[in-house]
Amino acid sequence: MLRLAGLVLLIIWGLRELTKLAAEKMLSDANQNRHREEMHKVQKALLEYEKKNGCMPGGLKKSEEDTITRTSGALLYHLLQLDVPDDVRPLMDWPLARNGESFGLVFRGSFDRPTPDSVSLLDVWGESYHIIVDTNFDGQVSNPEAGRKPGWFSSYVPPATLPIRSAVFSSGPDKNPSTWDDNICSWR
Ligand SMILES: [Ca+2]
Ligand SMILES: [Ca+2]
Repeated sequence: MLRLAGLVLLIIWGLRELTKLAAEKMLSDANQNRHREEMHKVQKALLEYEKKNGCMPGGLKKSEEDTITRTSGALLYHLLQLDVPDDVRPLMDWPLARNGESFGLVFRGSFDRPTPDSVSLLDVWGESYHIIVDTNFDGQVSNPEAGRKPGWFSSYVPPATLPIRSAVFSSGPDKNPSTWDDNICSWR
């Protein structure tokens, strides 16, 4: 009888753990999709800015090497067109960080009079995204993930270059851009 009760308890515990794992996986997938949507918006905004203005935003200039930067400061300030008057500025397509969350746009200081130093676009762990921009205009950027060895559960080998004008990634929950297992990338 005792043995049967133990078995039942073990099954209940196992089911609870499986449910917990499934919930964590769903949350993780939702989190990744949410970040990828944000990163794709940044990539799209960069292309649209360039098309409309004939130059790149926030001091990005044509150079021999591509530019590695973050989604904050002058780049984001100009990308969001915060330098133009409110009444002609297009509506911002990014969520404002609120309710104690860090995810989204953060304005330090006055929201009505933002400055390039006061604005950042953050991932849910409070870090601005990393971004590589094709500022040498060869239609590709170096893959920051290149050289990563395949893991136990994946045979994925990252290509050396990515045929895109910009690549964006979050450094993930560990906030370390060099650890790729938890990084969330716009290109995969
Ligand atoms: Ca390039
Ligand atoms: Ca990481």
